[in-house]
Amino acid sequence: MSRDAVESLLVEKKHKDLSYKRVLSSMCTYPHEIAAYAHNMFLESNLGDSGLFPGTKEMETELIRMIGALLGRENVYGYLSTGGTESNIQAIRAIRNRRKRAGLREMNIIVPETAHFSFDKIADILCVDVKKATLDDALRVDVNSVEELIDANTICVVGIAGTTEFGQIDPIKELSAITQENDLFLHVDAAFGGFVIPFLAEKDRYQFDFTLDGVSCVSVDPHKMGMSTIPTGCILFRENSYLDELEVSTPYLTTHGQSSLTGTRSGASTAATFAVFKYLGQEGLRAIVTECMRLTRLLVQGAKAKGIRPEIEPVMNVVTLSIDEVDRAAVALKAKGWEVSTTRKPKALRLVIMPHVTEETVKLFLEDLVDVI
Ligand code: 0PR
Repeated sequence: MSRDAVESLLVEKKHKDLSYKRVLSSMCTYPHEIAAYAHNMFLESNLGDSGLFPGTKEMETELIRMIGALLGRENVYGYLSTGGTESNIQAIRAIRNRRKRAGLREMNIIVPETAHFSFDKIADILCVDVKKATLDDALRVDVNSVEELIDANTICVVGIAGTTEFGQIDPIKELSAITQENDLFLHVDAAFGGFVIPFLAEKDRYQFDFTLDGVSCVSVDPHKMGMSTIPTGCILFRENSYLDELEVSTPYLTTHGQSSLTGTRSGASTAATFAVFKYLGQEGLRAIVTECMRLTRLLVQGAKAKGIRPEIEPVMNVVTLSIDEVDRAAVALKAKGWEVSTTRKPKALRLVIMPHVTEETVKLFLEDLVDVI
């Protein structure tokens, strides 16, 4: 095909994709302009053979410290992954390998009922039993349920800081105390919340990161609220030795070992995330979260004024509304051009107020919601 023909084919396909404008179901958004710029500049960079790209590697090393500092500890060890799924797999793989070396054969981990479906993949790939702890009334994990599930084969407890469906934060401080008492690994899945909670006005209410001694590992995704390009996740361990548990030898590369799950690994994502952090800084990211939270409150107030109750008072920029016949409402909203999703249990309409959502969008959505109901 000619260049022109390929270009017009691309335009045609692009037109079929939705713009994020009326998407209220996604945890992704438009990357920041500087992220797109940096991504484009480092397209060919491969951190899977980082000796060829020492400049990109420097950015990754600095980012690990910057993200670590945001999450309570500059001195952490990790790498930029492809997203929350890879980070969750690697967290569990690290502790599984350690306990396997110590001779444990049958292993289990405890996750909240609200855990992301990546833990179903983990059960399959890593051959660990994934036990699900029940929730309290506010849809946080019930710490008593976690304690009851712990047995001699338990290797890890997972807490979620920003649940996928409800945007709720598990009581990580209590989980930290339990895991310290029982000498267990505590992984905090902050894929969504890691770049939200540090910027909330009430952040002191939600200790969730390395400031808690029991937290062994945190996952956070720059491609969600970090304004970076897809694919970018980040996994951070308190101790370097967990990266050793993941390492395989790569004798013929410029580096002699690799702890990441993928081999070839985008340096462009790292450059994009680095650029966002340098350009926006914590203050810029805070401004984005503050605006998302303002619109979240606006949406909830507007819904309440029409007699629609939120399933929980939103903790972060995820709104769940209790609506009768919610599936029918979701279909009707889609017919009006809105992309919304629903939760499983309790069943509710789920809306994620990402940085692409504007005040105008919230107002238009509320009008259509009232119409539909
Ligand atoms: N952990 C949590 C708490 C998550 O919410 C997610 C994804 C993951 C892990 C896995 O992250 P990756 O998808 O980066 O591997 N949460 C969103 C979800 O499953 C991801 C998403 C984003 C889905 C945009 C749809 C979409 O349009 O709902």
